[in-house]
Amino acid sequence: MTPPRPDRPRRPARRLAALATAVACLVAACSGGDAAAPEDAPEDAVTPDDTEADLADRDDPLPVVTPTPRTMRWLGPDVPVPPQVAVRPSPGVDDATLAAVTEALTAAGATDVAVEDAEGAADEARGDDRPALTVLVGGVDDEPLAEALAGARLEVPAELPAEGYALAAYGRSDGTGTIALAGADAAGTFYAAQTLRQLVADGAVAGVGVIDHPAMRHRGSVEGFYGSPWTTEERLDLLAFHGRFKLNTYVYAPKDDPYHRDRWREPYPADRLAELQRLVEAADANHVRFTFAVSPGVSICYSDAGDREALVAKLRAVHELGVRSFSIALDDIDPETWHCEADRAAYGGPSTAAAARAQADLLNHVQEAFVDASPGVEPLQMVPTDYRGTDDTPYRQVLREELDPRVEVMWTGRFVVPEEITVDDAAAAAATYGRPVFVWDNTPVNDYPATEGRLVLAPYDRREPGLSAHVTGIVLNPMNQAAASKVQLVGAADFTWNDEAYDPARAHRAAAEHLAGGDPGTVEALLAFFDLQNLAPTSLVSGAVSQPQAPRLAALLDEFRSAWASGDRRGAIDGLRPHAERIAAAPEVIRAGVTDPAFVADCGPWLDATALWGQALVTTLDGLAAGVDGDAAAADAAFATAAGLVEQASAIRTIPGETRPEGPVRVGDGVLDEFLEEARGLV
Ligand code: GDL
Repeated sequence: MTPPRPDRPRRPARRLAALATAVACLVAACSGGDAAAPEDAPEDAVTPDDTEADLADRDDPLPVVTPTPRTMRWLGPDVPVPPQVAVRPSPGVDDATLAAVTEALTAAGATDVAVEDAEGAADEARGDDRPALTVLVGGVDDEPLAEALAGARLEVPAELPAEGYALAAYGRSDGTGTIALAGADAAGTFYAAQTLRQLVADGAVAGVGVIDHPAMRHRGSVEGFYGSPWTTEERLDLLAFHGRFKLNTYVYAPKDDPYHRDRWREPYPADRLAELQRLVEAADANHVRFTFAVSPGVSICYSDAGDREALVAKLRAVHELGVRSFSIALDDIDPETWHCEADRAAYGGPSTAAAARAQADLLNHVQEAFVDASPGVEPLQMVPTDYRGTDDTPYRQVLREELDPRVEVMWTGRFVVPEEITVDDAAAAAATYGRPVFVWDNTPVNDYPATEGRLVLAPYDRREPGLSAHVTGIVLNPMNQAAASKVQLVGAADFTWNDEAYDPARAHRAAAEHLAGGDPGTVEALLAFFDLQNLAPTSLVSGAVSQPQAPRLAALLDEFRSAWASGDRRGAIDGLRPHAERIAAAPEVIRAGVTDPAFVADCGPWLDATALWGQALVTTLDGLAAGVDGDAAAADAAFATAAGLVEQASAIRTIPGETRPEGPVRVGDGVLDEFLEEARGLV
């Protein structure tokens, strides 16, 4: 989906030929030389003169691309997309990349996107008709791409980091357009195509040059919650979403998949393996690393050769499906219980340090017997039993000293669900584990009591810029509701790609634009709805929060209270009414306008409740207005209607079986309900 950018004034796309010819002739006449063609550019590429002329008069805001690119600048006017476009991929460009390019061009109005081969390029070299728009797709060092980038005067670093890309969209002096999508590797080329999707508006591609690469190596999600695991369809949808937002990691670790944890020794039955196979293929197509996790700590005998072999056999079976990344999850087990006498004999009486010794032994065995023996397998990952906090502990000391240094260790922050993660926290944790940590971020997960009746639709926030220098990556443990988790995941995609430039509000809006297919009314409705699900609990027990409930509504209610207290009662009511009406209408607008049906389905009970709470707020304002007019009977009637709506809203519950804690859904709780109560006493 390509969100339009209504805030960006678009200049009419135009051809460069006339201007370029004029400038080239002028410069050539003055200097007596061929100043129109830079040494490193093909003769018919955009010229320095074109570029300078255009840069001089192009000061409109750059397009918004999410995740935020490292560098982006105007190269010149937008490049019109004609009905017929030639796409010239280098050998080996994958189908998913070409599909993304074709989709983007089609969204821009192309009706005939011809994917050509080297012969097309040869025709062009012979001077046969050059297509009005040529899209080159491939590696940054492939000759046609390198020439096109040089023609755009885009200074691509000699060593573009892994997954990086350069993109240039520009007009040429013969009136044709060129778009170069050049990756450091296959993922980079795929990401260039994802950026292209977001540069399309009004039948043209923004005339920009982009040089980009990610800040963190691992970016994505860990399906690691308790409760109903995602379905295969939900996972496939999420994997495609990961690709679109340049998220490259999905860790498969659903606590309630019995073969992952309780019955970890048993091989997956054939139908489950077939499902996993589909996921692995979808992950590959979307350049997502599918990490298979197994969680044997509930029953394993660490020192038992049979159990070790069962664990390796489990990994091998999934390796055969094409998985090349593995994790051993040892979270949420009792480190002071042995499951066999042999472990007591091998490691002594139960203690956290003894558990760490047993785990290090097991992991070192997996490393040697499986990872080292399987070429192309990524470094092994593990979730330690002691996975939160920054203090050194006997457990960590053993891990630090005995665990193979190649094994990556996950960490959740200072707490299980930390309100913030700072650079100092991450550095302290790295010191205790003896390696940089890989963050398992529980901020969105809604599987514990404090999240009962909640969706977490707050912006992804309070993760400190600069973390990319101290962690190997971040994966979010999302909600039981897969599609609703996209709101936080867009933020995580933006943060992990470019933490230094991260703006939570911008990412929040980008998520709304994605879900709304760019429709401005739907975006506003979504942002009003997100606000009522902004409360992000942090503690499993205490009720502490990392983000407050309904900050936008709360601010408007404060304005109401001030105006009311100052005597401007009508002003108070009129000031609040537009947002009250926005809330009341939001569910209908969202249901009609959101292009992601799974998101609407996930949010169903919350949308129903929001409509009722919104109507209750509007009706309460009617009651206040009647009271101000001195019509006490009408005021009472309105307040009674509002109370009835609240009663209906409060009876709406979570979808049975969908989330672990089930209960009444909450909407702006502590803010909206309190105001309705308070309002009744005002007149
Ligand atoms: C945890 C679990 C996680 C669960 C979360 C919230 C880790 C490493 N493990 O401790 O599976 O979803 O709490 O209940 O976070």
